[in-house]
Amino acid sequence: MPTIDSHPYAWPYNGDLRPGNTALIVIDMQTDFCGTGGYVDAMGYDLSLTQAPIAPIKALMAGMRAKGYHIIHTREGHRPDLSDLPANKRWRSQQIGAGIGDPGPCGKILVRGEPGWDIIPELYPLPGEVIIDKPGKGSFCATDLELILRMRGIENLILTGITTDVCVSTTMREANDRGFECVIAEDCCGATDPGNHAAAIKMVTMQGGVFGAVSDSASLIAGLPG
Ligand code: C5J
Repeated sequence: MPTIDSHPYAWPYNGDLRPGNTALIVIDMQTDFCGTGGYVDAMGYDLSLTQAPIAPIKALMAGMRAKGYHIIHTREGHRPDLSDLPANKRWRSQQIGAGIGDPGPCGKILVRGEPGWDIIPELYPLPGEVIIDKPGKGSFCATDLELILRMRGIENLILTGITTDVCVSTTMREANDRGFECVIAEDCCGATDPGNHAAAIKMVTMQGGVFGAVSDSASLIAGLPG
């Protein structure tokens, strides 16, 4: 029974780990969240924190592609007419000088089709890989992600991306409640605040793994069966 070196338990719980039933989820590795001139930059946060997971994700993604695992990418963003942007989400972003939908150096912030909204070149999806466009933090809210996972027989999810405490955490909670067996790769995530990153990781491990397990790129690359 193959399992991954992870805590608080060896993942997945049942040892059923195969390319056919396991997907890498790469969340919101968009210029708006880790690139110069994007949304996170406009808010004044340290970009090195959200750029830190780029290299580990790249290595893990290459290893998983080589073994035939499912690779799924997400992008947070809104329709150009902003009809799917809640007024309170827009208002809050305006309070910190990074209004969603407003023009910036990378185009309109978090708007679909704009340069800043797209996935960074280093981690760009290959043709045929699933991309989920989501209007919210969670990847299951108002998307077809669950349907795609069920159609493919995917039971295990390896969560990566940015930001650990917002979109990655929300997606992991949504997935866990739907019965998916989740592991978060700690070095493949990043947050705008290091304390929030650490707390989001720690929360996963409470109650025997209340949302799943925690591992890292090296352990996954070494332990994932081909
Ligand atoms: C945020 C995200 N932080 N991808 N989005 O607004 O975590």
